[in-house]
Amino acid sequence: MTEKKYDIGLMGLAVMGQNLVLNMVDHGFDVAVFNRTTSKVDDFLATPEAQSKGDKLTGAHSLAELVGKLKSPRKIMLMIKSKDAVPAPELELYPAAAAVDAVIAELLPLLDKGDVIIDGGNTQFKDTERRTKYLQARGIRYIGTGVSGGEEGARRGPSMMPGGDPEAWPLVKPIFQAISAKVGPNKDVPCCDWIGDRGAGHYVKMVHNGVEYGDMQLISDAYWILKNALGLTNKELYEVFSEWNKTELDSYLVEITRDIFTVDDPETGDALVDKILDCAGAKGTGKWMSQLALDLGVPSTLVTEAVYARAISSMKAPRVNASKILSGPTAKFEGDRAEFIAQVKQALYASKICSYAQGFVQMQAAAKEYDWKLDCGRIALLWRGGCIIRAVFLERIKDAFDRDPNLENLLLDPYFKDAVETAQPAWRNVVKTAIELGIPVPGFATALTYYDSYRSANLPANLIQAQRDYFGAHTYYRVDKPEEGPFHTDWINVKKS
Ligand code: NBP
Repeated sequence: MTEKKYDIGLMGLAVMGQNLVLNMVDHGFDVAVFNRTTSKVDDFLATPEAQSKGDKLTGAHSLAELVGKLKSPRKIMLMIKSKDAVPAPELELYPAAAAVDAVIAELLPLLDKGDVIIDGGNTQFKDTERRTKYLQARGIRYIGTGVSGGEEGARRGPSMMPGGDPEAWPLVKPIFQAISAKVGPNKDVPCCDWIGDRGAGHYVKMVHNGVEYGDMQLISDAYWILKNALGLTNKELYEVFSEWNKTELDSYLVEITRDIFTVDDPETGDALVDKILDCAGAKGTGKWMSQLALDLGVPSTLVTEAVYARAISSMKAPRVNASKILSGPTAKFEGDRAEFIAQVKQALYASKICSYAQGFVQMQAAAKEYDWKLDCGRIALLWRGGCIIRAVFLERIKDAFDRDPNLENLLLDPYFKDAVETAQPAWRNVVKTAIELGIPVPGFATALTYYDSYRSANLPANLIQAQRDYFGAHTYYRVDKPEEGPFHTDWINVKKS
């Protein structure tokens, strides 16, 4: 009897790997699994859920055994810990530095030309660029895919953003599209499609995570001003977020925020959210997006502000100390409470539009820089389901890119232009009120500054150029002689008025 061969192998049986495997089996695929600590293979296969899958699931105790169990061309997915970008030349692996490089180095002698390696971790895109080229040169097809939606997404349908070697895509497409979340009127449009060459998928996943940082900060800004300006209770906050979730703000993050306000601490019976220390953690993808925006010279200020907001939140002891020394305004909110709640909603919506506008601008700039072809409308739809930023609003972004695939900025699309203009007076009033009351709203404020800067034909950068030329002879261009230049002035000896 010939030995049964499996459709795909998966290495890395932590929370994401286990759930993806079960999802794959549920969709009819035969899966072989392996883990560095091999006892976890046996533990996983002994769980009632894995047992119920019968011979559609098998374990291996070495990479060689895993490879031997797979149909050709073999597909091996890694769901293991990822590391920061490794500063390596393009065609090198750095097994000592990065788990994925180490596993690839171990796999290579076991594979045949045409086999596929997939990295499903949160890998920095430059590593995926490097690995795709390295493996292409050796006849191995490589995919780096973003997988979003956490544990629940992995089990029930994640949003997936694969990029890498395009020859690998047809081989894994049936599996990936089957297991991913589905959207659309008939729930049949998979939240998974080919993103682009080499590191494009991991880049888009990183922007997804950065936009998630922005969304979370903006929701927290709304929470904080409603709580501190109006003194809303958790029950009232639940009601506000409940209402908002029935509008254009309908999204997973608003929904879970609503529900968070209903959860009591089992120990004390008080609201759990009030017992949680106000120090936000981060795993680094927001920081990557911000760093890479700086590298590209694009203003992704929402994610950057959100990263800084988490940084200042984690300075608890210095903040407590400063709160005893530094004073702020003592004014109290005076105005119509219901109207202000409606204005905060407008501020949240307008700021969110700016945040997504920045995310898409950054992806388009990266596509130019790294030579990818990105379909922004399709990306918006991939985020429509399965992932943490899933939201009804993403349909409107898809529509905007359908209207104009080369749309320079979402704010220029008629739908979003109208939305932001309608929200503008309320948005300004919320930021103004926050400033008057001394309540920090970093997301709302930075979004408004971005909006005002972007819509300004003139900015004070003429003065910056003059300063740079004054102290460093950095030169400048003139508005009245646009075809000429650069110019330099001897600022000290020139005639002064
Ligand atoms: P972890 O990120 O906690 O990684 C644990 C897995 O990595 C274990 O299987 C572990 O094996 C393996 N591993 C490590 Br650690 N070092 C290794 C090495 N040098 N060689 C081989 N294997 C190694 O697991 P996770 O939370 O399931 O996430 C998996 C990937 O998915 C990560 O890249 C993560 O960033 C990404 N991701 C996670 C989520 C989420 O919500 N958790 C969401 C989206 C993406 P061991 O058992 O032998 O220690």
